[in-house]
Amino acid sequence: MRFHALFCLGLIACGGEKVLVSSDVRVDQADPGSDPDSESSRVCTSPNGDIFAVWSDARSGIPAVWLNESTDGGLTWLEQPILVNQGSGAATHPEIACTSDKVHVVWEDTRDGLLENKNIYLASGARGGAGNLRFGDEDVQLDGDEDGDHHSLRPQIAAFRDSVWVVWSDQRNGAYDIYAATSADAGDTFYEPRRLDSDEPGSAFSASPRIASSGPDLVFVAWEDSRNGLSDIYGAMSDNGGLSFDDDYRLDLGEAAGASDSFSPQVAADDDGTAYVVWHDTRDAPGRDVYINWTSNGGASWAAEAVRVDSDNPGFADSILPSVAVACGVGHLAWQDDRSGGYDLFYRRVIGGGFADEEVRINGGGAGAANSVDAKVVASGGCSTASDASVAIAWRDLRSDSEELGYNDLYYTGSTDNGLSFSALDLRLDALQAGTSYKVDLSIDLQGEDLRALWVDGRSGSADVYFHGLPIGEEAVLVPVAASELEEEEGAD
Ligand SMILES: [Ca+2]
Ligand SMILES: [Ca+2]
Ligand SMILES: [Ca+2]
Repeated sequence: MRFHALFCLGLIACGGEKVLVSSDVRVDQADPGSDPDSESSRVCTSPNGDIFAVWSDARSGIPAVWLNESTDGGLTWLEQPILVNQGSGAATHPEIACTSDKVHVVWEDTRDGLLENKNIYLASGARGGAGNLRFGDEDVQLDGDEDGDHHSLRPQIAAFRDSVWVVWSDQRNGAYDIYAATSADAGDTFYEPRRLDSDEPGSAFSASPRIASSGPDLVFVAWEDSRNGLSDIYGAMSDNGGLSFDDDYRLDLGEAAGASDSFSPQVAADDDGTAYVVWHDTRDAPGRDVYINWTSNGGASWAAEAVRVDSDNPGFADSILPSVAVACGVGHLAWQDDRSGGYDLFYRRVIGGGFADEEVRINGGGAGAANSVDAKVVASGGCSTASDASVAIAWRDLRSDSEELGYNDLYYTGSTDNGLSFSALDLRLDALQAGTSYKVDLSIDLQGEDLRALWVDGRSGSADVYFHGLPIGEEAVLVPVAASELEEEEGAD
C-alpha cells in the first residue's frame, strides 16, 4: 500500500494538518463514487499570487467547466470546485486568463440550438465582500450565433487589466475563419467580433489561433491558413487594444505562399513591443523544422524571411511543436526533436532579431534514448536588468516507461537569470514514483521564481487533475513515508 500512503501526502485526500512539503495535490475533488475523467487542465496565477485551475469533467452527467483556487501558493484548495458554466449544454476545452482582480474563463458550449454545435462562452469571476470568488449571473456568448447554426471552436484568451481578448476558429462562412472579440470592461461586455483573415469569407480553412498582448494596446494573433494551398502562418495585430485589427499578413515567408504546410503557431509578446511567432514547417521535408518570425517594433515590421531555429541538417529530423515565451527582451524557444532517435527537447534563446547562442538539448539521459515531448515554456521578469527574469521549461518524459504503457513523468528545468544559465537538468515536477501513471494536458505558469504546474493524471484509476508548485531549482521529491504512517494507512484500509 505504499502508493496509497504517498497519495495521502497530497494534503487533501487524508485531511489533517497542512504539511509544508512540496507534493502533488489533487484539485478536481470529484465526489466518491462519481469520479469521471477530467480533461483540458489549465492553470494561471494572478498578479497577487492567487492560483486558479480549470478543467472539464462530466460529474453532473454532462461535460462542464470547473474551477478550483488556492490563495496560499497551492497548499490548500477549495473542498468543492466552483461550477463555471451555466446553461444546459456540454462545456469543454476551457482556457483561462488572470488579472489583478478578475479571472476570465472561456470555453466551447453546445447550449444553443438543437444541432449541438459549439459556441464560445465566457465567464468572469471576481471576489465578493467575503473574499469568495463569484462569477456573473450570466455567461457571455461571444460568437453571436444564438441559434447554434455553426461551430465555433478552440477559443484562446489573453487579458491585461480591464482588457480581455478572445480568438477562435469559426465556421459561420463555410470553411473556418478566425474571429476575435474584445472587452474593454473586464469581461462584462464585448464588442462585435471581428474577422481577422482577409481572404474571401469561408473560402479557406483557418485554424489554431494563438494570442498574446504587449500591455494594454498591442495585441498579436497568429494562425494556420490554407488560402494559398498548403497551410501558411498568418498574423494580425491591433495597436488600439483590440478595437480594430490591421490587415493580416503572412509570416512563414522565405518560400512561395502555400508551397508547404506550416502548423502549430505559438506567439509571445514583450512589454517593449517585441513579439515572436514560432511554428513547425514542412518546407525542408521529409522532416519538419521549427521556424520563427519576429518584430521588435510592435508589429510595424516583421522579418522578410522566416528563420530556421533548429540547426541540424534541414529536414533531417522532425523538429515540432515549438513553445515560446519572452521576458525582458529575451525570447525563449523550446521544441521536441527526434534527430537522435526518440524525441529530445531543445532550447534556444533569441534577442531582438537574432539568436543569442546555439541550441542546446535540455533533457538528460542519453540523446534520443526516450521520448521527451510537449515542451511548455514560461518566463516572468522584473526586468531591472536584462537578466532579471525567470524561465521554466516543462515537459512529459517517457524515460521510465519501461513496459511501454505510456506512463510518463513530468520534468522541468529552470533559469533565474533569463536563460543565461539553467538549473540542473531533469528536475522532477510531479512527485509520483517514476513510470507509474500517464500525465497529459500539462499547463504551467510562473510568478517570480515560483513555478506552478497543473495536469491530468491517471494515478488514481480515472483521469484526475493534479497540481504541483515549487521554486525554480527545487525538485519534487517522493517524500519518505515513515513505517508507522504506512501501517496507519494500511490499517485504515
Ligand atoms: Ca478562412
Ligand atoms: Ca507554408
Ligand atoms: Ca528538424
